[in-house]
This record gives sequence, C-alpha cells and structure tokens, in this order.
Amino acid sequence: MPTTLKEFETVFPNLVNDVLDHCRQYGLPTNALEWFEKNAKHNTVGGKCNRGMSVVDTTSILLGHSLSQDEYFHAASLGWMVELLQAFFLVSDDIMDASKTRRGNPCWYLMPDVGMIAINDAFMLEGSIYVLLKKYFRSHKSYVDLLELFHETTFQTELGQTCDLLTAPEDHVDLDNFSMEKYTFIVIFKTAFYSFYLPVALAMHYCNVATEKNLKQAKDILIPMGEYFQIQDDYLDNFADPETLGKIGTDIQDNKCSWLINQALQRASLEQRKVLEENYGRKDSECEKKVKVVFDELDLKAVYQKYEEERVAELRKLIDQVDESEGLKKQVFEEFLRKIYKRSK
Ligand code: GPP
Ligand code: MG
Ligand code: MG
Ligand code: MG
Repeated sequence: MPTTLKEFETVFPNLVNDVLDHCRQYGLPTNALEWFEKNAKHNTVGGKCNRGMSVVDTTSILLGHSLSQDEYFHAASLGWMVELLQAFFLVSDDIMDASKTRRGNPCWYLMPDVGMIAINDAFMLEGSIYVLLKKYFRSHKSYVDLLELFHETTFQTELGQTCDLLTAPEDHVDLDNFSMEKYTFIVIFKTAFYSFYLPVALAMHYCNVATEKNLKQAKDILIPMGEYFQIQDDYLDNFADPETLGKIGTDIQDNKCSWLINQALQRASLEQRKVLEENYGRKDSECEKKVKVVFDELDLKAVYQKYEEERVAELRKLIDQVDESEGLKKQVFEEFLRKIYKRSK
C-alpha cells in the first residue's frame, strides 16, 4: 500500500525540531528560531509531496514488506530531505521567475516582512538537509553515497536552472534562440534528476541495492519520465486552471524556452510566427493573450495529448525490460508513472 500524505506529514515536525535543536546548541536567539520554523513549515509543507513519498513507497517495494516504524521514519526522513531540497529550489525559483503564487499562497518572497530574506531562507532549507542526513545516516554504510548524491543532484539542478535562465533573457526576445535540443537539456537537468532519479536512488542506497547496474537502469527510465513530467508542467502552465494548479503560469511573459513555444514554432505559419515574435516574452497580459490564441489555433492541447500517450507507451516498454536480478523492482517505476499519468496539478 502506498503511503498517505497524512502519514508522511506526521514525520516532518520531528525533523524541524531536530534542526531547531541543532540551532539551539549555537544559542540562536528565539526570534531567529521562530523565523526558521515558519520558513521551514511554510515552504516545505502544503505541496503534493510526490517526490518525498516516493522514497517511502520505493523503500517498501524494494524491501518487499510493509515498513516497520523505524524503517518508515528513516525512509520518510530521506523523503523530507528531497522536499527540503525542492523547497530551497522553489523559494529561489519564484524570485528568479518573478512568480506571484505557489501552492495557492503568495510566493514566500512576497509574504509580509520576508522580501529578500527569502534568499537566506532558501539557503537555510538546503543546509537543513545536511543537518538531518548527518543525524540519521552518519553510521549508515552508504552515508557518503547519500551525501554525494544530494550534492551532485543539487549541482545538476543548478546547471539546468542556469540554462533555463540564459535562454529566457528578460530584455531580449529571440525565438531563434529556442530549440528542442536546448529544451531537453534544460528539463532533464532542472527537473528530472532531483524529482525522479533522486528519490529512487536514495531508497536504493538505503536498501543496499544501489549496484552500478541498478542505478543505471533506474536512471535510464527516470530521466525520460522526468522529462515527461516537466512537459506536463509546461503544458499545465498554460492550459490548467490556476485554482487547481495552485500557481499562475508565467512562462509566456517570462520568455521561457517551454515545450509549448517549441511546438508552436515547429508548426506556425509566417503570420502566426510574427504574432509570436511580437508578443512572446513581454510583461504584458494583452501580449500574453495573443500568444495563447496562437497556441489554441495550433491545437497544442491535442499535440500534447498525443505526445503524452506515445511517451507513456514508451515508458511502459522500458519498465517491462527492467532486469530484477540485482534486487530492483519494476513496480518502483510503475508506481511512479501511475502517480503522474494525466495529472492536472
Ligand atoms: C522549476 O521550473 C525549476 C526548479 C524547481 C529548479 C530550480 C533550481 C534552482 C537551482 C533554484 P519552473 O520554473 O518551470 O517551475 P514552476 O513552474 O513550478 O515555477
Ligand atoms: Mg523557473
Ligand atoms: Mg518557476
Ligand atoms: Mg513551470
């Protein structure tokens, strides 16, 4: 049985207390302790927690039994570390993307009294990962692997974010700058590694099945799955109801090298291309509307639905070929795919 959000969320307050205790040993003043607690809770809790819960579900599939209390706590701690990493990324990303809302609330940097303190708050969320990792995994035989995995995944995500930002300059729109090659690099690095490979690789290390062969098999499925997930994110940025999605799309105004604009450029007539050139990447909602009209004329909704069916069929084929001889299980990937297929938020 997959874990529930409710059960997963019961672990988090313990972890916040651990980090607070760590801060107390330095005599951190009370107002700063309270600030950290607010930061951690506001930015880490309240999402879907798919990434974090996947560590728990993967652990239970790999071990082949329902988890003891101690196993649940350890797997969920690793899961919350993924959620802390994600919180660190999102607080920073929202500043960089000039976003307004996240998970149905104002972005953290827009909350009263926060502003650019949000930058330091993001660093604190990242730092908390290593406080917790040391506390609970210092004596695990894979401690160094876990540590290196968090560091490498963070670096990979930063590489993706670099390319994402460099292809989306605020003051200069050049649609020739976009391509599906660049797009693929961006999404694999900014999303797929931390959202898909990381949770499964953590569980594999925790369960002592992280052989070279198993890690490679996992990567070969989870990276394309993560690419599909970010294409959903780009699709939803334009086509989802912001109420359901919990955030208002910004990709058109932000001049993002998104999946939709790349698809539109492959299909646009000369007139449509001109509309895109004149209106994409402008901080103006009238311009944004004109771009949306072209996306509708090109029926990108149907283009996306076709892509989704094809990609999911490919992923199912890849999953079918997994070799389970070194302790990896197909079910890990089936479960992951089930959670994201046709998601609406
Ligand atoms: C989200 O992409 C990107 C990240 C979470 C990576 C951020 C990396 C950093 C190093 C800060 P997005 O901007 O499309 O996400 P959303 O649509 O949720 O804002
Ligand atoms: Mg971004
Ligand atoms: Mg963003
Ligand atoms: Mg997005």
